[in-house]
Amino acid sequence: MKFCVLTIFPEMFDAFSGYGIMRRAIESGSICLDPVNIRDYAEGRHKVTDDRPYGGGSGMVMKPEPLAAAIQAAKSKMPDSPCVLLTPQGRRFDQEIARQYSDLNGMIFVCGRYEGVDERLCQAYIDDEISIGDYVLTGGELAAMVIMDAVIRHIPGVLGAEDAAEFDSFSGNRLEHAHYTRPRVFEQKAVPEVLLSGNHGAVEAWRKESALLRTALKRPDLLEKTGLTEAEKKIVKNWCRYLESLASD
Ligand code: 6GU
Repeated sequence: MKFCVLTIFPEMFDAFSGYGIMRRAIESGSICLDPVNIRDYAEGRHKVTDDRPYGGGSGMVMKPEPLAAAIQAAKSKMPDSPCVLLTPQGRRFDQEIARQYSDLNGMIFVCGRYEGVDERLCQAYIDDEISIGDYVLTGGELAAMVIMDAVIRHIPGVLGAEDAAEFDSFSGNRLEHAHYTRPRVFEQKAVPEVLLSGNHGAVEAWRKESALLRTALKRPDLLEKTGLTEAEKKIVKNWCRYLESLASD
């Protein structure tokens, strides 16, 4: 999968592409990251990419011509890739959108800066607008990195088979189960006995219950989204019996 990122700060992506899973995915050829400097498409001696807003007011607006030229150049190389504007006004990014994007051959990200992007450019060139949450960043670069990081986890071969994205939190609207490693006892707290038992069925059942408990306590909204499976209903009924036994005297 190819990511083309249009930005006035291409160097921001050096650290991102240089470490961990992102670096490995690039080196193995699973993904390609191409940060493009919008200034390279600006006219004149000063290569200006922003200008004052019509109607007055504070802040600057990204000029349409350099962006249009940069997008056209990207589109000519990646004709079937959507052009996505990163903006707090976009639809809210989540795990499902990450999974959908991972099916694409490529994506072109436009990192907004300043107060925004000229509206005519958006209307003519932008296929999708994405936000990573209800807060304002000074630019779309960090959002583009967040999105690419979440997307590449879904590309086959990027993660090892053991930590495939299908086991991640939010897959199936559940948080992940609790994790433990050595030592067996840490600050007087022992690892749950079942995890040391070697009984794979019992471990699997414990993990399902742990995932359900954590989701119920931390993100009950996720349970309401999809409802409970029959197996989960059994677990919840057991919890209810247990809680009632605690409440009764
Ligand atoms: Cl995608 N861009 C900016 N500038 N701010 C944001 C955002 C994106 N998502 C949340 N806040």
